[in-house]
Amino acid sequence: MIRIASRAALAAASTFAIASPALAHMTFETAQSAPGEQFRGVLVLPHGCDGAPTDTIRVTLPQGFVDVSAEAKDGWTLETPGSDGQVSQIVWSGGSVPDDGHETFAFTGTFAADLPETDMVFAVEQMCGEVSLGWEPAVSLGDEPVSHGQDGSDAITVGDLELTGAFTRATLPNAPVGGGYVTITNKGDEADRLVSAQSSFSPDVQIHEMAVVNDVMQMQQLPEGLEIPAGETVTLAPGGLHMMFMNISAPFVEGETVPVTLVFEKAGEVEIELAVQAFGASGMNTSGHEGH
Ligand SMILES: [Cu+2]
Repeated sequence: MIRIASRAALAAASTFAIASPALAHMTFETAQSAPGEQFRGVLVLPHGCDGAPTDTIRVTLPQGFVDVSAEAKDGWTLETPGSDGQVSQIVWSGGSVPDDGHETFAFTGTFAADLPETDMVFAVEQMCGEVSLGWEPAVSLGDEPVSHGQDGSDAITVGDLELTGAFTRATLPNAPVGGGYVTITNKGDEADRLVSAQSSFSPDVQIHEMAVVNDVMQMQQLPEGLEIPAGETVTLAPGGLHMMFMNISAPFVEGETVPVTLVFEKAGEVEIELAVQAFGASGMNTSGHEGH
């Protein structure tokens, strides 16, 4: 469960993640560090959300990123919610960066010495009034540069829809749920809808959004499914819209794949394989579903 203090963030958080296609991703200026090292993360805003100015940036920190201090910005409210003296999120709100502005948001922390030499993912929500985008900039703690496995170019086409970057994350033994992520682009003239999903790994694959209930940010099922507007790209990503595999029958193992059949109202059914990436620290598969 993620507690949020900012009114602006609360108001903006309820609609989510309609990303424009073929635009630059949000990344860190420097994306290389190591276990035990201090790291200054500088997030570079690529653009607004569909032309709208950005008013809130919320960063959910990976576990093992400690001694965090965020850098205040003139004209923005800075909040760092967390528990037990550990900062779990950094929220800059109340400012405005125009669509063509080039603003940076920075913070400093230390990667714990016992972390593996893998990519550490920071889930970032970029909010522009009613619209928001989800990003997943990562920092490599090993010799390899950050891998962009989830941006893979193997596109699957069904009807007017193009599906790319299908992935999930390894789950811990006995974890009851797993996430599922994919980018869906509607190249047609009519809206379509992801109405359901099925997998041999779960008796109940749900489609979830982030929503604020009683001032608390929670996952929430979308019983009507998820609209894919004509000409738009909808991204399911950690920290935002996602598939939720309930009561999984076996753990998701890194390097393997998890099959899932997506059912669209117009385009019909398509089976895709979610590539299982390393157990991430993005929070989605760990603390994100407590009390859910
Ligand atoms: Cu969920």
